Amino acid sequence: MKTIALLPALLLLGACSTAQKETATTPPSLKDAFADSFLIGAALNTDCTNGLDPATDSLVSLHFNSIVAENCMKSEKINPSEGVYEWDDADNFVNYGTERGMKIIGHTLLWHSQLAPWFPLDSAGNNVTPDVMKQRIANHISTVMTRYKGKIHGWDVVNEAILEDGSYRKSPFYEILGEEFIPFAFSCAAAADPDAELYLNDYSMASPAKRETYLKIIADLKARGIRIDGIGMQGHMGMDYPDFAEFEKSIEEYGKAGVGVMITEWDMSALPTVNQGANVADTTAFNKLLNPYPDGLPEDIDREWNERMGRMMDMFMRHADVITRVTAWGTDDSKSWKNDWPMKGRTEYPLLFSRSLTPKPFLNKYLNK
Ligand code: 9MR
Repeated sequence: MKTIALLPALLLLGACSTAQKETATTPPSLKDAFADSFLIGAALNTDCTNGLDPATDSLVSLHFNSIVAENCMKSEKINPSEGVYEWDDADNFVNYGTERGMKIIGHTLLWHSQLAPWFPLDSAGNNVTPDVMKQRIANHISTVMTRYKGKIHGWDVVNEAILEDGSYRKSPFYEILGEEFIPFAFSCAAAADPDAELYLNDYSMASPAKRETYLKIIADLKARGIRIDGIGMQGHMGMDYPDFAEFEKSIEEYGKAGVGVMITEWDMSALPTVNQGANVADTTAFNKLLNPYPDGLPEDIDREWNERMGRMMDMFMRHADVITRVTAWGTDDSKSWKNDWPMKGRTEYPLLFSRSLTPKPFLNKYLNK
């Protein structure tokens, strides 16, 4: 009798533990949580894509459906001397994403920083002529894009071309070709791979002056029939920037301009903002200022950081009609460039996953919905 009466309860227990096991083996993922809204991406370093970091590989494979190359496609890496291309790391990156069915983002074709030193100079060390610069840009874009044609979802064609006051950055591209370097680069890119999306990408996108210039550039490209598919709003943030309302206005204005909007390079420093020129005479005070939380974030700062990130994510969700992708600039906190910026050796907490590879609390409401 007793045995029979217990049977349903035991069956129920059995069912529970099977369900628990299933939940334990298939934890909720970011890519499922945001599937109806936008792609969710991460920047990867070569340890992961060269097979040297299985823990990050598992995290990335579970949570992300888009990846971007943190460094290996920049010109100084991929095209270090004229006519010389180093493909190994970039090939591994592209194969990694292809094998996992991810949307792969190429970063970046033209950028003043990490620009291969030979690119703008002649043999005497002077800037090349406009014709030679055009030839070099055309060759670089066509060679790199052709190699990955059909495999790359979108390219950051031009990175960080405009300053916060809305003027053009005086990069070698600008110095040699003037404003025309942007339309020229987009024309080359469109010719090289008609199916890859083409983007402008920049930081400080909450700046109204910068926004105005980018809106003009987008309108100009469109008026001239030159394809531009999206604008990448880099999301390098801190506890006191950006201005959320201005950031949101930029999302709205770019959306109205008829291009896709991507939140790229998302991370939020949890440390006090320090400018690079900070000069504190006393070493202990200096360390305390620059690296205040080497052993973990205080609870109140952690809470505030999560609250700010949550507000941002809610903003992105409000604009999911124009936002096509949200990409974090790294995977877990230990992998962030911000640990070394503005100087080496800071312990930072800017990414979506902690050093123990757990999702940050602000993501729970999406993961457990
Ligand atoms: O995260 C990248 C870091 O590893 C490199 O040392 C650095 C070199 O400038 O570039 C970092 O990524 C940058 C990105 O390519 C463009 N926007 C700013 C990013 C952070 O500096």
